[in-house]
Amino acid sequence: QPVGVFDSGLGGISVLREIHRLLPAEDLIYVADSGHAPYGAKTPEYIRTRSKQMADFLLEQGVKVLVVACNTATVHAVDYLRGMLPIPVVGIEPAVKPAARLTQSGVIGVLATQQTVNSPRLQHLIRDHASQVTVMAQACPGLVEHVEAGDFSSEAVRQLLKHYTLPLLEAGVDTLVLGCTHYPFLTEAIHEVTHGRMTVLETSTPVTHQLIRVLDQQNLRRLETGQGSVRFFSSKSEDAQHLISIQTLWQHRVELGLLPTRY
Ligand code: DGN
Repeated sequence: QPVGVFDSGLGGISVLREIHRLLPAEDLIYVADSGHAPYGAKTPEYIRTRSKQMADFLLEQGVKVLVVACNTATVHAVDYLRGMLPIPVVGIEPAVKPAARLTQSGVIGVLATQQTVNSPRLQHLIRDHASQVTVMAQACPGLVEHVEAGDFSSEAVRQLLKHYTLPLLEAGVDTLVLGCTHYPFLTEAIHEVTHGRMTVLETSTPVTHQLIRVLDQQNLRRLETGQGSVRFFSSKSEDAQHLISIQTLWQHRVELGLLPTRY
C-alpha cells in the first residue's frame, strides 16, 4: 500500500523528496491541487473542501497513510481530516519550536502564506513554544506562484524575497522558519539576498520522522529493500509548463496523471 502525499500545488515535493530519501522502499503517490492553488488566500471552508477531495482521491488509490504536505491545509483541515478518514493523517507545522531554541538574537522570523500567518494554530504554536522570544510572522504573497512555475532564482523572485526578508534582518532576526512547503525551493535565493545572515529552518525532515513513527506504531512500514515507485497526479489540466515545473522540482522524469474531474 502506498503513502499518499498532497499539497495545494508543487511545494509538497520538498516533503516528498525527503520521504523518498528516508523511506526509499515505500511506494509514494503525490497529488498536487495545482488547478486550485494557491490556497494561501482562500477561505478555511474552501481549503477543507479541497483537502477532503484530495484525501478521497488518495483513499481511492489505496493509500495507508496521508501526509498533508501543506502548512495552509494543515492549519485549516488536518483536524477535520483526522475526524473523518479511516487512515492516519500526518500534518506539517512551521519549525517555531527549534527556532526559539536556536536563536541567539532572541528574534525569529516565520515566512508563510497569509492563511497560516493569520491562523490561531500559529498563534498557539508561538504561545506554547516561543513565548520567550520575539516572533515576526511575514505573509509572502507571490512566492508560491514563482515556485509553481519552477522559478527559484529569477530577478523577480529575488526582489520579492528581499522585500520580505530585509525588514526581518533589520529587526534582528537570525533564525528564519519556512512555514510553507513551497519555500524550501527558495532557500538558496534566501541565503543569497540575506548574505547568509540567517539560519533557515524547514520542516520536511521532522515531518518524515513523524511519518516513520506513525508507520512503525501501526506496523505499516514497508520492510523490503529496493526502490518504491513514485507517482504524480495534478488537478491542473494539460499544460506542458506544469509538467516541466514538476520535473524541475523533482529533478527526475515524471509521468503525470490527471485527477478525474469529479475531484
Ligand atoms: N505549500 C502550501 C503551504 O505549505 O502552506 C501553501 C501553498 C499555497 O497554496 N499558498
